[in-house]
Amino acid sequence: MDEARDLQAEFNRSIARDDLAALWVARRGVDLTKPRSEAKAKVWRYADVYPHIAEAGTLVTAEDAFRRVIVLANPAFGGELRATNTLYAGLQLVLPGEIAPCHRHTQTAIRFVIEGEGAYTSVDGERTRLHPGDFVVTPSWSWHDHGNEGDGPVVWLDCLDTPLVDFLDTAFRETYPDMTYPVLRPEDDAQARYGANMLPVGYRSSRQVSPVMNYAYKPARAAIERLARTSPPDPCDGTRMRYSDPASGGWPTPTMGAFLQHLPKGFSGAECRVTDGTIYVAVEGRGRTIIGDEAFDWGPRDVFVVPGWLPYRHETNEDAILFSLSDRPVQQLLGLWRQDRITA
Ligand code: GTQ
Repeated sequence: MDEARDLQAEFNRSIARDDLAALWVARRGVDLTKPRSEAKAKVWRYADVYPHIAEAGTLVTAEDAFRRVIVLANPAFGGELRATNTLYAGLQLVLPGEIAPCHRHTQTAIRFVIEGEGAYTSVDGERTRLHPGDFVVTPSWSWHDHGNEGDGPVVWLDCLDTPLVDFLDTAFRETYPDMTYPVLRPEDDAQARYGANMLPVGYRSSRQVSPVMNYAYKPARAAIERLARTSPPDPCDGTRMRYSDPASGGWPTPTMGAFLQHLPKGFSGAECRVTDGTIYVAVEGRGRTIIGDEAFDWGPRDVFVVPGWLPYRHETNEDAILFSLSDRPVQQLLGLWRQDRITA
């Protein structure tokens, strides 16, 4: 018996020298029946993070930093810039009069405005004004710069598909020779063209990304609130809607899907799990989310992560609104996405 074990051990060592491995050894004892996300459940409370953001504002300019961002680094990844397996998240600060210089990259970015008025983001020559709660899309390989023409700080959450793009070895980046890209179209032109349940006649999407730059908070919130009054909430997710590309009906970006949901006061949700690790922003109201066996309290402007396939359950003390995003478009395109309603 011992002799057989020794022979196997020697075999494993010898094939390792040739960069080979025995599958039955490598997988021994590993539970292959379901995914176990490396990501950890975690809440970043805005009250804890904001002082660091504010201090960063005294240490470095947006121009010098290029992007003055405090990254939400999931502790599971040892300092890597990842909030979930596939997504990066960070809180970007732009102070009055500042410009975050123009560049482009193959990563897709989405922004969710946390606080402040007077900032804009520019995408391929078109600017959109940012207001708290707006969800803004920066498509892959589009030139973008940001500026703050207001009189107070503006903070938004950046989410990029950087870990996914890195995994695929597809990260490219270019810096624009000037700080800002020329303004080529009127502000919020995309809103007029694509944001009113109409499309310009003959419009053909040339990219797998929504032509809507800015999904404004006000109409999204009004829709959710109205639905919440007239239709019963989902046992897990309350009244939840996804943002869509008006031309295709699909997701706003190929790699990141986004959602807005209302949870009524006193909601005690059913336990669910989904394969897409999800980044949530609490927009209004207070509550808690039980993730695995740990409870995470949240309130306005807090950000939290629910790792893929960990059971989660929302509870609220007040009417609450949550924004969220995940890589669900990728998982669904590949036919991999799953959902499980544990106690529904
Ligand atoms: O605004 O272009 O948080 O390129 C990280 C990388 C923001 C941006 C980030 C970026 C940006």
